[in-house]
Amino acid sequence: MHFVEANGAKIPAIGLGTWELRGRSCARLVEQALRLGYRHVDTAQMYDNEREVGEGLRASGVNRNDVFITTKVWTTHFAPNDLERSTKESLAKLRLKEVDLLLLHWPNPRIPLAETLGALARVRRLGLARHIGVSNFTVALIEEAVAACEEPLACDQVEYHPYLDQSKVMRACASHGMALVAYSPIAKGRIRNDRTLAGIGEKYRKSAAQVCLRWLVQQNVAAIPRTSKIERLSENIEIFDFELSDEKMRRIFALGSPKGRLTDFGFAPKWD
Ligand code: 1BO
Repeated sequence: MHFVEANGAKIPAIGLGTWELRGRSCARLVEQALRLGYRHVDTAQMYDNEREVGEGLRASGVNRNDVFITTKVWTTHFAPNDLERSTKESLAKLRLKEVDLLLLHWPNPRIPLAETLGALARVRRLGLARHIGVSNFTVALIEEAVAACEEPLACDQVEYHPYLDQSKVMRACASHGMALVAYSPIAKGRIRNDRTLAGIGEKYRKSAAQVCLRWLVQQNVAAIPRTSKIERLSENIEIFDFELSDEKMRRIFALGSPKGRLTDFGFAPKWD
């Protein structure tokens, strides 16, 4: 397994994203992924599947300490006391004493960021989270968060794939020693039919999705592809036996634009 190191955190470069996975199929997928060699699972309070992620972890038989578990606090729980209570609820559902990484799921302009970060840092000091970070933060918000937080932030988890230029956020993360963790790394499946990536993959006998994930990890980005298909699990993790040249990396970068975003909501910040 390859790792992305960031402010003391060692994040396995490929993890299983669980957004929109629910119930038994979520637990089964987590169990199977861990049996296949995954060591990183990403969930969130808002996904309503923390219980099943915990079940899958226990069913896999893999030692808890060998698995990197991320969860996220939803924005309505950002007032300091709420954040701590909500983290304890997540841990109770997961049946864990601590998570490896706890993120603020989206920015919430209605609650002062410094107060929320104070609570997040405290949760870390209480031992409920080994590392803390943010998600869906823009460059300006990263700068504000880093300045206000008493504990180091390990990452910003954002949408990132070849169709979305995230160079500004990448630079901001790097300048603070933070990792960028990519959600929707294969652009919600659209990459599977991409001719450029499929063409690049032919030489290595890799699929377009594998080339895409390789492109991400070669930038020192951690990626959390979600799949509901057990057969895709192995495909998404078999990306460590080939390397893309600088020229191929550049060809993939050329597909990106600031307009390639697939996940947006009315409550989202003004993107970079
Ligand atoms: C609203 C959920 C976005 C990805 O975590």
